[in-house]
Order: sequence, then structure tokens, then C-alpha cells
Amino acid sequence: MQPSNTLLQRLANARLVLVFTGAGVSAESGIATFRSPDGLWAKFSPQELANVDAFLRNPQLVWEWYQARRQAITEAEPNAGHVAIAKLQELIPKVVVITQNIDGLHHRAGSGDVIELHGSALRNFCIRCRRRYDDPKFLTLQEVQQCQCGGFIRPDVVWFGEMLPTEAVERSWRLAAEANVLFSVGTSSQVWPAAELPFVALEHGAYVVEINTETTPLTAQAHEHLPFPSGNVLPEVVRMLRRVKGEE
Ligand code: BV8
Ligand code: ZN
Repeated sequence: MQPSNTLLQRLANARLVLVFTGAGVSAESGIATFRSPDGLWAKFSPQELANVDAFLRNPQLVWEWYQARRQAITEAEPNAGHVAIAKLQELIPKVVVITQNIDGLHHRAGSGDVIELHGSALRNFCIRCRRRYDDPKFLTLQEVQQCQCGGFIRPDVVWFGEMLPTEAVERSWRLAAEANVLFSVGTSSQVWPAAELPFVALEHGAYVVEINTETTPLTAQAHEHLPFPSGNVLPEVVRMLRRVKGEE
């Protein structure tokens, strides 16, 4: 697979590159995506677990689902795709990762500027008084815990029907309007308002490249669709860009 000359030129002249990611970028780290046949939502729909009513109705069930996912996250390692995204920082003046993932793998791969649109599974807070509970022991306790105020402690993620963090949204939409290139990597582009981001970049003249083994609602509008695993494509993009910039 060869990145196009157009993409390489755009990257070589870019001031700001955004990398918008979803569960697919972590698939090669062994973390289940949502919509694949054996994915997280194969057994139940997101509405059943990833929402506050489900948590209030059955806090232990939702807590256990997150403990199982956190177990997978702590055992996972960043893959070649995450690492390549971090390496882009050496070749482009400003690279910002805007992720829908809650696994923290972009940070662990070395990305220095990561916006978590849907929060992080590595943090918790009390649903009633919002006190933070970031002690790592909460990542492994199997019983859902209660705060001194009596409220249940929940993962610091954005559930369906919940607002995204305002500061994260404002900064992401502002960056999308300024970006020279936006990669959309490993996302089915179906969950809003996050899915709107690549379209905002398109409207403002960014060169939009989708890296996804499938097609999505973004594919038809993207300038390029690279239908390969992100762990293969992204290292190739970095290698070719190094050569173009004479840094190899
Ligand atoms: C809100 C965190 C309202 C928690 C998540 C109708 C129209 C528009 C919107 C709505 C609507 N009905 C309801 C809504 C709103 C709803 C929504 O969008 N629903 C969808 C289902 C239609 N959105 C919300 O509720 C949002 N909040 O709208 O608030 C509001 C407004 C005002 C005031 C108050 C409230 C909140 C949404 C956030 C939900 N939280 N995650 C957790 O993780 O547990 S969503 C979760 O799924 C992810 O974060 C991500 O955002 C989303 C989609 O998952 P993906 O990351 O894309 O993963 P997926 O498995 O789907 O796809 C993986 C892709 O990778 C595939 O395409 C595959 O081909 C590809 N792939 C796989 N392997 C590889 C690969 N690609 C490359 N390489 C590989 N190796
Ligand atoms: Zn509390």
C-alpha cells in the first residue's frame, strides 16, 4: 500500500494535522471494537449498558462490564498504528489526536496532545457529588463502590444521552476548522456529535483521509479511503513522509 503523492505533499507542507480515532485503531492491540461481529455490542446494544439509566438500574452489571474492559485495556499495548501516530509529531509542526477511545493507548504510545472526546476508563467519579476517584485500585475492584455521600462511583466516560466535555468539543471543532490534513482512523463514523468532526474539517478545506478496513458514512466524502489495517498503513505513511522530508 502506497500513500498518494498528494497526501505526502499535503503532509510535508502541513502546519496542523489532526488524527481522529475510534476503536479500530486499538483493534490490533487486542481491544474489542464495538460493531465488529464479536464486538462489545454484539451481545447487547450500547443503550443497555453505556448509559446512566442502565447504571442506576443495575450499577453492579455496568461496573463489571467496565472492569472487564479495563482488564483488557491494562493488558493491552499500543500497536504500530498508535506508535506511528506519535511519530508524526517529529515530522509535522503540530499534531493533535482527537479520540473517541477511552483506553489511553495514544498517551502510552507517546502522543503529547490528545483530546478524549468520550472520557477515559482510567478515571472514576461519584455520580452524586462528582468527587473524583482516580486511585488505581478502582480499576480492579469487582464490586461497584459507593462514595461517602452514598452515591455510586462510575467510570469517567461519556455515556449515551450525556454531553461531551465542553472544553474538548470547543477545542476539537476549532482545530478541525484550521487543520490542513485530518486522518479519520478506525471509526464507523456513526456516533454523534463526534462523527461530525471530519465533515467540519472537509468544509474548511482540510485534506481528509479515512483509514478503515470497511467503508463508512464518511468514505464517499473523504479525499482518500485507505482500506487497510491502521497498524499497516500509518507506519508506511510515516516512513514515506520521512523520505519526502529527506529525514530518512
Ligand atoms: C449526546 C464512551 C445528547 C463510552 C461512547 C440520532 C442521530 C444523531 C445522534 C443520535 C441519534 N440518536 C441518538 C443520538 C445520540 C447518540 C448517538 O450518536 N447515537 C448513535 C448510536 C446514533 N449520541 C450520544 O448520545 C452522545 N451524546 O448526543 O448527547 C445531548 C445533547 C444535548 C444535551 C444533552 C445531551 C454521546 C455519545 C458517546 C457515547 N459513548 N463511548 C464507552 O466506550 O463505554 S460511544 C463509542 O462508540 C465510541 O466512543 C465511539 O464514539 C462510538 C463508535 O465506535 P467506534 O469507535 O467507531 O468503533 P466501532 O466498533 O463502531 O467501529 C470500529 C471501526 O474500525 C469499524 O468501522 C471497523 O471497520 C474499523 N476497524 C476495525 N479494525 C480496524 C479498523 N480500521 C482500521 N484498522 C483496523 N485494524
Ligand atoms: Zn459522592
